[in-house]
Amino acid sequence: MTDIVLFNAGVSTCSQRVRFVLAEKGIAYTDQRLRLDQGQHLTPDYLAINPNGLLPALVHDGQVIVDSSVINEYLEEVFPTPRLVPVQPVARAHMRAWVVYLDEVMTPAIRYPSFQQFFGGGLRNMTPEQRQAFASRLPLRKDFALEIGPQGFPDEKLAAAMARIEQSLERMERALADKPWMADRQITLADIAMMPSVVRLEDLGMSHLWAGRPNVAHWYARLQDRPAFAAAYGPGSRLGAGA
Ligand SMILES: N[C@@H](CCC(=O)N[C@@H](CS)C(=O)NCC(=O)O)C(=O)O
Repeated sequence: MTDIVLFNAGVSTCSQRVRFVLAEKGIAYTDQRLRLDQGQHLTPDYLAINPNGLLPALVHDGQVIVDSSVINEYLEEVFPTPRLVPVQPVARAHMRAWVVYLDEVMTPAIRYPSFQQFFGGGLRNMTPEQRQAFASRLPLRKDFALEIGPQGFPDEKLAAAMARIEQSLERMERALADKPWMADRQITLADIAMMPSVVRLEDLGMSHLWAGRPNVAHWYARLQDRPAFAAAYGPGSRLGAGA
């Protein structure tokens, strides 16, 4: 009998990736929710688990695993069925290249419209001193917190983020031209890494971004048909247009 605890938040896109994998694999776990808006991820107790001060973190039989992509690979190794990693080494490499690309390009880009529309309110209303004090508590995201001003992010930051989002969707559209999933004939961790960004774009009212990208639209419909999707996106997981 294993003991698994997932420290996560409903609206945390990285948490959604892990909740989806846990549901696909039918793994029982303790769903330990933290409130990001109350800074529960920055308490000494949580920082002792994840010094990055970020969600999610998985604790398996007392061992801590952090970072959603690493957690999902770990879950695949420990609970290999059903498979979420391709059998063929080439497809496996393609899957990993997708995950690295998404972690580097799409996931950081989506933070800009997300904070602009949903999460940045508190930061915008702070005085410069308050913003500095808040940012100084963030182990990894100080610079990002300081980029937002009373009017939100500068236009050029938002435009650069949207360009990266468009690039990711365009690459995805091409990857899906000859197969139903991004890296293989079956769903893999690449699709699961992309999933929360597409969901968040829908919540941001930006589903027009795949109006001219039918492969992305069909992929999203297939993803939403899976029971794991409903499990990963329970109450308190969606925002704005999707809530
Ligand atoms: N690379 C990490 C990133 C985790 C991350 O950015 N988590 C966000 C929620 S999706 C968070 O905890 N943000 C809190 C903050 O920025 O203070 C992962 O994939 O797990």
